[in-house]
Amino acid sequence: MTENTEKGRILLALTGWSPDVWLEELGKIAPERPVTLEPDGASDPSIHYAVVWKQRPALLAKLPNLKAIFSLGAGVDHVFGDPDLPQVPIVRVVSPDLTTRMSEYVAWQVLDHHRMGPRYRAQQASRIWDEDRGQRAAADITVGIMGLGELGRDAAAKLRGLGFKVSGWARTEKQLDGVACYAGADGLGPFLASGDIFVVLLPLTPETRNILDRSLFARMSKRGPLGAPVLINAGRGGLQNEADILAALNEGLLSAVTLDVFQQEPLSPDSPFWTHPKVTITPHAAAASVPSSLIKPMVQQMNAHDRGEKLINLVDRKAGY
Ligand code: NDP
Ligand code: OXD
Repeated sequence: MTENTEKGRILLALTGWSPDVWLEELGKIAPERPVTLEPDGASDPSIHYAVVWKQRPALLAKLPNLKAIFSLGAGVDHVFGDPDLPQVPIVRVVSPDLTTRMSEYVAWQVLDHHRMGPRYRAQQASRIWDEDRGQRAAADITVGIMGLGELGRDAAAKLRGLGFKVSGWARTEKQLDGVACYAGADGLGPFLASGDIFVVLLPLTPETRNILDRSLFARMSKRGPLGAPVLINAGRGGLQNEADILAALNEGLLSAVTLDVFQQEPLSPDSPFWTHPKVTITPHAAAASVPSSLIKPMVQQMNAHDRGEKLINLVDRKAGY
């Protein structure tokens, strides 16, 4: 049987993730688009689209007829890790499924800190029954969201639904119902003074790298009902200075952290984060990319692009997200 390559091939270029589930879904949704796994197809002129997660550097530059790159994640820092990235459009994941998963994670972790989950788990481990009637109302707590994009906006709305006060910070000015919005360098100070629990849903870009450092923690309010603030980072590990987080926890600049992402993943078995009593760790599991939700809209975009229609959810290469 000869393959119908009229529509062009897809290159599936992943590192760190198994290609099997993606291959299976692509085969189901786009049988007319054969899939090539790198490195076999590294210079194949019949490849028109690349679907990538942390693709190997210089791989895509060798494809003479590449029309667009599809990131398997909402974040695209992994795509920009390639210094020889060709000048074709980059499409990122914007999906109700991914957004819902992230908002579940944010609500789970915010509620866990708000309802003293870490404390009760420690009490359980030591068989301590201490009722502590000092539970606060959600309305007494302000959750500050760093990043008011697709994920941050949905998380903000859901946290409001749970009764929390919500503030948010973005690069550009926003108006969101019931959310105190701050923007840019001028807005950062008042934003940091506004919150008790901070949720980070920023992309990793040259501007945001290492933004979560000691100087930022020092600007967060210590006068709220939780005393020192709580930090929840579900954005990227490159946003955080990990030595500064540990020092801030030990000095009381932060009262607790939840980290889903790390500078180095997987987190090293020697990391002091594993055993720190004020640290909750999840293994980059806040919002998984799921083939059954993501491949169909991706292939629809390839078909639309082949018909001459515009791609959506494009990455701004200059801004880096
Ligand atoms: P978006 O691009 O939709 O939103 C990004 C937000 O960050 C925007 O509000 C943007 O501002 C803001 N921002 C960017 N740069 C700056 C800056 N220099 N200063 C202030 N604000 C800034 O992204 P998503 O919401 O879809 O995703 C956010 C990130 O979440 C991803 O980039 C990824 O790293 C991470 N992620 C993590 C997952 C996990 O499992 N842990 C899963 C999925 C995503 P503006 O609105 O003005 O443009
Ligand atoms: C993403 C991720 O960016 O899974 O989507 O981290």
